[in-house]
Amino acid sequence: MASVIRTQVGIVGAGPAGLLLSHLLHLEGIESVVIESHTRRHVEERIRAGVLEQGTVDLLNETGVGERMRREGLVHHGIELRFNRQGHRIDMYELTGGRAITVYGQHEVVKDLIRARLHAGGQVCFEVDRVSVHGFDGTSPRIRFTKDGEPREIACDFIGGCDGFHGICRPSIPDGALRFFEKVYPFGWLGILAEAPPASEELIYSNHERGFALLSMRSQALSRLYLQCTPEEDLAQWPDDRIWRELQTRFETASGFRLHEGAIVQKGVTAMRSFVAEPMQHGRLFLAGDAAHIVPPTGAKGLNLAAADVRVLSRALAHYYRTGSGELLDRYSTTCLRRVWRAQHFSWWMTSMLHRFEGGDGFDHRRQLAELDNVTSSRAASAHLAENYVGLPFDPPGETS
Ligand code: FAS
Ligand code: PHB
Repeated sequence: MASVIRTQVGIVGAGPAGLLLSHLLHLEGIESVVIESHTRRHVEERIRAGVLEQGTVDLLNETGVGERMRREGLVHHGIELRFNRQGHRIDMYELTGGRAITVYGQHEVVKDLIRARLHAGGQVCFEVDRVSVHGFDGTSPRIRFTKDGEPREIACDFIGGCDGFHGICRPSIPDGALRFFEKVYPFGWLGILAEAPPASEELIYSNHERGFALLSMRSQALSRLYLQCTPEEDLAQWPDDRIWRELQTRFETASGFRLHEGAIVQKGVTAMRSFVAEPMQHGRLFLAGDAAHIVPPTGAKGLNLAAADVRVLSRALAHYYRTGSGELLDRYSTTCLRRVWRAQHFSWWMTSMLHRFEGGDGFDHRRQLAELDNVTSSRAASAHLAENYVGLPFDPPGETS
């Protein structure tokens, strides 16, 4: 016989979406329970996104979990686009009237959120197994799982499906109820974390004839670098010296730019896809973050979209518990999808402008160089990139969330 936990919102997944949703609900006086299949250490050490949009930074600060981010995060006013061995800075701060990005690892955000939830007496249950969701077509959804081999059940009013692209929530929605949109790219990213001071104060996106490369960072002593590779690249073929040689080539400039090299402490290959499930809800199950959509990381949108989704969902749930009205909940998916598709377009555009596409007669590469020339020489084109990169305002004119 399962022991039953009663709460208002059951949340599957302790990534940025699930943890931030639980935190925002807590601030609204709404109880939740988060369940997570991995250990706390695993989710706190999982290196993923690195760039926070202005809106995400503001949300974390406004809701009391931004103190360490303000202390340790790196505020950047611009990024560099590099092509034809020449760097071109996009002054995003000037172009957007004072909006910027903050470089602060996703795993740091996760640490801050877990600490805040536990400090507030929140329930985050790690290392669960055999998770399933039930009854979300009615008014008494259930989440069943085991913990240390013991059956458990969460009786709740709503379920937050925040369990990522490979989670169980989206697949639990009946066949035919969702429509999927997907684009799989013919390349991936080989990413490294290296104990080497970043060779640039700001991020560098490089379009090189051998392939795309990105210079990012996690601190003044820790570089985060990526190079375009095949989707199923074999890491065993990439010893450290080959990685550094390839990165040095792809960042070369006429003025002799060189990366600082150091010990590589983490490396991995990420395949790339664009994916959206519509609608992002079914009955009382609401999908948020990667459970609902995936973007290629070129636009640094994944984590930020997750934050935007749960900001909408927490406000809609608060409205329901305050007024009994489900009108904002009914509009959750429509409200989120406008931003999701704008981010899908921007991420696809950055990816198609910066990556090498095999085959063809070189037309695509020349077209890319012309597009990069336009983006870095036209104020209007630079502003388009800047507005999308720092993140669109949460509540654009004519929309309430
Ligand atoms: P997450 O996947 O982060 O979290 C889902 C959580 O649910 C996980 O902790 C998982 O363990 C848990 N879970 C899954 N199934 C479960 C179950 N059945 N029961 C309980 N828990 C379950 N974005 C960027 O912007 N820039 C990047 O550079 C970047 N790099 C990435 C690299 C990799 C390898 C991956 C996979 C993604 C990357 N992303 C990047 C995207 C990433 O940052 C996501 O957008 C972000 O993690 C979204 O957060 P969540 O929606 O919370 O999903
Ligand atoms: C990162 O720092 O991991 C990062 C930054 C920008 C991107 C993708 C990843 O577009």
